[in-house]
Amino acid sequence: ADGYWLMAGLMILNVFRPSCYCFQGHAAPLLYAAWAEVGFIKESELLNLRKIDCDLEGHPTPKLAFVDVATGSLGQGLGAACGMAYTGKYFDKASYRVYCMMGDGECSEGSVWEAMAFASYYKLDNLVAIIDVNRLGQSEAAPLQHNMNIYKDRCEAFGFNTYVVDGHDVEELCKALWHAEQTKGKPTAIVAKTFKGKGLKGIEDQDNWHGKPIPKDCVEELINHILSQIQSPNKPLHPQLPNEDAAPADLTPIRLLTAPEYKIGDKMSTRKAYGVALKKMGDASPRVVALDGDTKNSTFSDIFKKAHPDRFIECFIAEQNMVSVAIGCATRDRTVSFASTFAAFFARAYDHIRMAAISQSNVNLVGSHCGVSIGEDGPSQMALEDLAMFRAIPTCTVFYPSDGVSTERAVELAANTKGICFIRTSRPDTAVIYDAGEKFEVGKAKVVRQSDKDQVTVIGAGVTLHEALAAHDQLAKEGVNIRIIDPFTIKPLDASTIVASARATGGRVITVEDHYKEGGLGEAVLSAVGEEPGIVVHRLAVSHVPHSGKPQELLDMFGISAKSIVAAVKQTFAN
Ligand SMILES: Cc1ncc(C[n+]2csc(CCOP(=O)(O)OP(=O)(O)O)c2C)c(N)n1
Ligand SMILES: *[C@@H]1O[C@H](CO)[C@@H](O)[C@H](O)[C@H]1NC(C)=O
Repeated sequence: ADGYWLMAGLMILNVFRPSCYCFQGHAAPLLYAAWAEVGFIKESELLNLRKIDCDLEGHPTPKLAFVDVATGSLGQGLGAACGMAYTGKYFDKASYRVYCMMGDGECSEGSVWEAMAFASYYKLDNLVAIIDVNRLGQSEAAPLQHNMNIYKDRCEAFGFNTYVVDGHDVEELCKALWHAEQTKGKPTAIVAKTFKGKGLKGIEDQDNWHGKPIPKDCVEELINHILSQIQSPNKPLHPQLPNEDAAPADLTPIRLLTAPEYKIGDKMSTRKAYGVALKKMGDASPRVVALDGDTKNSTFSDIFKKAHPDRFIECFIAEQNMVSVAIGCATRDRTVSFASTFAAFFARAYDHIRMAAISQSNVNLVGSHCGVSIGEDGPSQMALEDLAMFRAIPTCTVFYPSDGVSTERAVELAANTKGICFIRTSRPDTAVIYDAGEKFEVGKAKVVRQSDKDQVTVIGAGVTLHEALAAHDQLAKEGVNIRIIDPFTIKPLDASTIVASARATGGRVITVEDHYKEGGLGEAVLSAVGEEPGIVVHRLAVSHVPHSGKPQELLDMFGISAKSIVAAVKQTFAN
């Protein structure tokens, strides 16, 4: 009942429909009831709440037309709202406003405060954060109880224009929402004091009622009490239709205007090729935007920034918020967003990435500095779990390009691929191996070396593909031929090319990856050939926590260099 008054305030002001909003997910029944109130959902449909064949789920998802991002994992709404508000103010330059409802318990999440700092730094005066301070969380009171002044001080310290209101007083709420709209240069926080279960005898402000239905024996009395409080029960609400001053999204595919300009043998890292590619995609479409978390001169997203400064968002060192902002920017197809940082640091935003899949987001995430091949910076900077992490996300396409040409095509494909895309890039300079005109497709591997006398199939990606090529040349001198496959996408993986190559090489497969053994390339290959009789996969991968050192020393130490591949090949057919 507490949030009802807040929702009523939003509806009375007609701000509800012409805007984006994020909503504390576990209060979903309230959101659905509000949409029933304005006639979008049939009242009878509300009774199908949480049923298997009804889209009114336990927490809201974009299966519903009025939901842009899924919520329910607390603390993520405000970051997504920041992305929507940033897009409205700076990209769309439109009049729509963004409202985010949060719980007080939820404000213990650090990601809320990452978003607060972002909103004021970027002067998002089209954003209103509403905190429903009902004192209670799930299992006990939230830490600040009803201490409204502390909430106010914190919001102000984070640069918000802040109002403390009685959240049950619709007029007060309307005033605060009106003032928010007049305030320029700052986002607004409305800190609403409420009582959870307001007006319900034996429930109001009491513990132990979170997420519980009212017992059957007192439900009638309580419903009658609520009905008696409704002042004009039969008056339907008619919110104004939105003033749509943002142009409809142009959904035509975005293609590189010119082919990659690399020549076979050129040396360049895939991280740098990413920056070049993204800049070219920015040239091709004004919808392409980029975000980074203070690593832009390592990920090379700064190449995009130099060419398209108005479409680059520096998110500073707040990766959870960066992912949420990127998701917010990509809602309603307003932008095609690419967010980059070291691949390792996406781990701390994994819950946000998981939720992005539920949100049906098309966000693109680009992780550089994968694996031990980064060298001297040491294990804290090496992504060795990222393939496992992204492979497990149901809507995710995982690109692992191995040279400049394939990186450029990976970026182009990602921009036009539905669902989440992850592109894994590497730090070392490696040779360009593909002709500039080479065509790439999601789920299509390249056989980069083959003969009719191949004894083993070796599958590598990124730096390990180059190690495999070196092993190939070395073995060729000894009269041993191997077939080499570049998978290009790890998910979906081109199982038919892999199985056909394995069959052509006596069922012998070696995988080699700059990633931990669990969940990486080797396990992806194993699951692709798992039901094929007579194929044996031998896996070379990083097996324990690494160390600082020279990249080549580390590749040798962890048994994923050309030397180890040569040894593995000899051992494989010796058996
Ligand atoms: C990240 C996360 N942690 C825990 C939960 C479980 N949970 C759901 S609601 C809730 C309490 C929320 O309290 P508050 O934000 O004050 O919202 P209220 O229901 O009181 O309005 C908890 C702990 C969750 N949904 N998400
Ligand atoms: C990034 O830029 C900063 C500031 O110019 C510089 O000090 C730093 O060395 C650069 N880092 C890299 C990896 O180029």
